[in-house]
Amino acid sequence: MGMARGDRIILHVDMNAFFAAVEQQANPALRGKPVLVYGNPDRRGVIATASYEARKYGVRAGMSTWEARQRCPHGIYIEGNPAKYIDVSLRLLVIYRSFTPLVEPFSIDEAFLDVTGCTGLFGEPAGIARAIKALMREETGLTCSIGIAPNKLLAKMASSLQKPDGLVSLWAEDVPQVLWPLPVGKLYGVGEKTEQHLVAMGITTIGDLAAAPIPLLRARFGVVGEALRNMARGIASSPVDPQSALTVKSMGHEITLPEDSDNPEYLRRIILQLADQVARRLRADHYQGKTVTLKIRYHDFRTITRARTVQTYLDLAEDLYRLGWELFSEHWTPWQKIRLVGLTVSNLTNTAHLYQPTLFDPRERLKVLTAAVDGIRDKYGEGAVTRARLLLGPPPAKGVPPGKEAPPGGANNCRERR
Ligand code: TTP
Ligand code: MG
Repeated sequence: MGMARGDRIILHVDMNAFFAAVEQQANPALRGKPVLVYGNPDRRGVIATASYEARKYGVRAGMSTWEARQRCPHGIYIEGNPAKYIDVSLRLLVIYRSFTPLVEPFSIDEAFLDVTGCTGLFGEPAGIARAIKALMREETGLTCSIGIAPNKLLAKMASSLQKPDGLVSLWAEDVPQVLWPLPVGKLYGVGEKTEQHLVAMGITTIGDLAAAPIPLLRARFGVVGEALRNMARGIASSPVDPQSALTVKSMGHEITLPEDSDNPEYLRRIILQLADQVARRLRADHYQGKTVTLKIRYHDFRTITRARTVQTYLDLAEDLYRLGWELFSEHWTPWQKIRLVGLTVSNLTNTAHLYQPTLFDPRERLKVLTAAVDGIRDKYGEGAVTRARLLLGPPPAKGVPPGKEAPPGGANNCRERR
């Protein structure tokens, strides 16, 4: 197989039908049945995930619950319980960390593991992946798809190639044969908008993107163009970063207005209130930021986000408000009723020093939890998070089962073979 010396070995683990699978484990009567988990509380109209049994009926995440019921009337419909999924997510992290300390939680049901230093104990990378799957099944009853590759990008692509319960290796020399025939939208990082632009340029497959002339891409996408082309060639270098989820990248807040409004004075007060809330959070955690992003959602759900970056780091309500209001004045279409306004600060700096997290330190558990919750918010809607935070309370004071202590520090400590 195609491993060169000096390559890293990265695993990407993605849980299968995560929310539905957790529900099926909690209630054996649901196993083998079409289970559909819908959002809560203001996303109850949308399917969050469908078990593989339900997917046979053409039900997909993001579909309206109404449409799902037409397609799969005999399905079992369950309201999602974010707190439960976060708890399982944390248990999974403990499992991964028993193999390697280099674990980067990526979303509520995904993580990257750097197992380069673990092959001495487990032999080939696929052996490590199988050991992880076995331990996961034993301790949680859940299955996952694992991608093995020399970098995070290819590992992520690889895990998506076989579902459920997949195990796929993707080395650099497999890229032309395996990735290049796929539609360009399948490349991780190519969103719907970028895909539309690429297709309009005649770039329809990942291979087309890999072969596209750099000047052409640069003219259309700027510096991002070359990055896209590298990704299509399977080139990516960011390391697995165990601190990543703990590093706050932005802080923001948004408000759904009690009633849609086009009253500038009222909207100005909302932005002031948002600026105040966000500034307080920044200061409480000793953050300052250089970029302010304003989000406006109109009554018809059209949503725009506009950002402005300044030279100095800010953490005062007045500054955030000034920039927020500038953006608002420039980009609001007057007389268009607004449903939601959001204000986010990014490009952050923080003086508080970072330290090695261990999931057994209650403080760290709480931080990981917060990161996981933010991940849910991205996928699951703002309301769910507020709920989850209320539900969660302080982290449970669970003892660590014997033999499950975190491995001692150091980059290459791996789990003993069981
Ligand atoms: P995914 O990993 O995208 O999906 P999945 O785990 O359900 O299924 P697969 O086997 O294809 O990986 O998302 C993880 C969880 O995130 C999912 O179980 C539910 C939640 N989620 C939402 O709440 N809304 C969404 O639109 C999506 C895509 C996921
Ligand atoms: Mg998943």
